[in-house]
Amino acid sequence: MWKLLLLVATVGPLLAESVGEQVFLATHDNWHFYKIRATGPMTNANVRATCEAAGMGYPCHQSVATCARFPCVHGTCTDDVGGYNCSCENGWGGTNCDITSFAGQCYHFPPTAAAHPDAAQACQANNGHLADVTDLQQQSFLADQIATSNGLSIWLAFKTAPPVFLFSNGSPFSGPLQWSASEPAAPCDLCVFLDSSDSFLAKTAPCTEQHNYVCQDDLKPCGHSVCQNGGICGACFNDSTTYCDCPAGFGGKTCEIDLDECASGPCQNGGSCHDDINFYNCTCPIGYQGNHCESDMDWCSQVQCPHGFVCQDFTLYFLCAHPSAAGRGLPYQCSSASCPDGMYCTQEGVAAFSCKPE
Ligand SMILES: [Ca+2]
Ligand SMILES: [Ca+2]
Repeated sequence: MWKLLLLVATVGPLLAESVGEQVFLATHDNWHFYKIRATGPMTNANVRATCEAAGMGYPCHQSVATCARFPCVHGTCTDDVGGYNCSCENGWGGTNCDITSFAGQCYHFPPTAAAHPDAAQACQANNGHLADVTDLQQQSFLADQIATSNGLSIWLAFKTAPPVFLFSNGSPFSGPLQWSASEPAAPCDLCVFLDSSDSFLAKTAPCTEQHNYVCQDDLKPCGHSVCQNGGICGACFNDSTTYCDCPAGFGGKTCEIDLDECASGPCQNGGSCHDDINFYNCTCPIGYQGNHCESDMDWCSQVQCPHGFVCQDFTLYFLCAHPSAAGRGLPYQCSSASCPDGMYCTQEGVAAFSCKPE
């Protein structure tokens, strides 16, 4: 297989204007193989140099990132032809679902450790900077995010000021002094990190130590909004990540979801719920009323019994009865006119009748 690919990688017309052009060939054993156009003699050494210049192994190949390495920090991973795809949890973005926002700022939690200067450079390369903690809410936010992901210590942006030196009598050094090229010595150069072994409290360490780190960037208005239904679009880290601040009643990554306000089952006593935009209403079964069908309706406050009969309320119907015991001896024949529209009457003894919904 490799010999065949090596051959493919070395043949083909060499067009000066397409030098460096990469053409995907095949995937084999979790490696992607490429054909890369090159100039010069087609020796193994030249092919190797061409591959390495493209950041690949020889012959031109690179490992395939797959879900097997759990790349999606706050999301679900799906393998696909080119590698993998992360579907991020709400509030997380970026290729690996490792970017989130808080109080108008974006935070990227790369999965790697680095010395402080390298970490600072890596953040700058993505248009950000190492996290500057300016208040306790922000420190608490960062601590919570790390605790729920890899739980490792992280570099912040802070470094100690150049160290203070003392004369032998304890007074602070002052005056000019020529330093050797590598002095003041590096160990005096301290950087600040949030310590995973101490509840993510701030601590100093030599800047050369390897720690994970957090990059920060301002959440800026998107050049081109991806948000639907009036969501406000914010972007950070070179527009690599976008967030939608959704209006009430909408959710999803781009506010594409009309949230189901009926999901919590707000209607009582068998009422049926109708979802609307940031709103719902309940249609109540007969005998119940209220915004949530929470009240047993008082029929007698809405109807009047004929002929001076007295109304008695029940859940599903009402009863009309002659007010005096003597009157109950009088036969009374109810008719369709005895009940409101939509109800039918039933004789209940000689001087009473009920009205029930049809
Ligand atoms: Ca809704
Ligand atoms: Ca009732």
